[in-house]
Amino acid sequence: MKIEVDAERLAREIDELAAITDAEPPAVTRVVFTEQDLRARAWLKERCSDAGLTIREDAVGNTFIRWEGPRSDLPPVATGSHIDAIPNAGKFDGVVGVLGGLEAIRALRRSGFVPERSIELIQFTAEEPTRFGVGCIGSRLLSGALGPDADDALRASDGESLRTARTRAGFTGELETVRLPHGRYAAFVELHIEQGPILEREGIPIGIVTNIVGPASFFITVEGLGGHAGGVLMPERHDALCGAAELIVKIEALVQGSGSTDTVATVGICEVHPGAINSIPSRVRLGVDLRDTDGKRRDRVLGEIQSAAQEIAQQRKLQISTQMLNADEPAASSPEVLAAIARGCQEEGLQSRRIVARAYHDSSFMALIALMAMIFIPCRKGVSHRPDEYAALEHIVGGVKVLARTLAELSSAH
Ligand code: HGY
Ligand code: MN
Ligand code: MN
Repeated sequence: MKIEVDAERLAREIDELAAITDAEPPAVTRVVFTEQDLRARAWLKERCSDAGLTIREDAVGNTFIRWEGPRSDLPPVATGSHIDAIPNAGKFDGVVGVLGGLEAIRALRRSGFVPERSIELIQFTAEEPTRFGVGCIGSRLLSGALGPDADDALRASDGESLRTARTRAGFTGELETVRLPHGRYAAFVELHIEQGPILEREGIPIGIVTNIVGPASFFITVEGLGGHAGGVLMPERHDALCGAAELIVKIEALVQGSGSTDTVATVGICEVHPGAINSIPSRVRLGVDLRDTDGKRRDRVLGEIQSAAQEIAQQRKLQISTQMLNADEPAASSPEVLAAIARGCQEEGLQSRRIVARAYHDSSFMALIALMAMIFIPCRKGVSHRPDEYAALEHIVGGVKVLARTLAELSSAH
């Protein structure tokens, strides 16, 4: 079977989608349920109906684009990713998996291939945590990793609930209906840029993802006394920002001392109250992202961070508390899907290597209900979540061809 990808149209579609943004191009900002997100969804649905595929949306906006196969008695095979983008991001993160998945289906149809199992392309809602603080909301709800109580529990920074936001965006219906049972899909394969430097550095066009890190995110609130920047002498101070600063450096040291470079932590949010130059900070909120390929090691470091926080609180007479947002298990890829991807690479004559996914993905949650693996392609200097994120068209085409072959193999009933 020869797989022909329409590279020129795919490149054009990536650029057309990138132009639907709340940021100044080439930056892409497309936060879930904003007007730009809804415009992007409408644009995608047009492309999919042009391709003769059927479309279904669930109560949280996960979108299921289907190529019906004759064996409707068998669970379908799926691919997919996300089109939401954090502020000031690039145009390839997630998009390569959605538009590349669409092109893989179109390429299979052009080749005359007929699947036995249906093949679905899924565009997941809110892979990014920007709006509700937690990522992968659509795939979490679909896989049961998040329950329907999230409708009122998940709140945006402006206080708006998931229920209000999704309903206003036109996604109504009970959140319970999003949940799909284990076995609903035979397998799920996601194409994505590596968001790391290894494939480019080694000159290898395909990464076969063996496992995905387990992400945890939490807020730490540090409360002190505050006061006048001139009137309070140093010995009397209980400065929340100095306590937070000491804790940030301690977090770095604890993670560096975890015994593995697979443990990573980022303090990406630091809100200072009252935020006046001549007022001692009385409250600081830190947003922390902690990940590891080993869930136990990650949770051990999390415990060390919480103990360090209490020691600092005691020494500086501060109040320090932690609010967990999520702490998910790492996901292991399925050998059957890994083998299918490896065969796809051989058939395409593309060199590959096994690799760890250090970003989390919707695949992390699809692994809870189906066989799963991911296909990575290189991105320039490993850069992602920045406007200069870049994947070469030849690599995108290579990834689409391997994805097409993997879907063809997995959708042939056996
Ligand atoms: O943060 C992540 O790993 C993903 O890009 N949302
Ligand atoms: Mn991302
Ligand atoms: Mn992504």
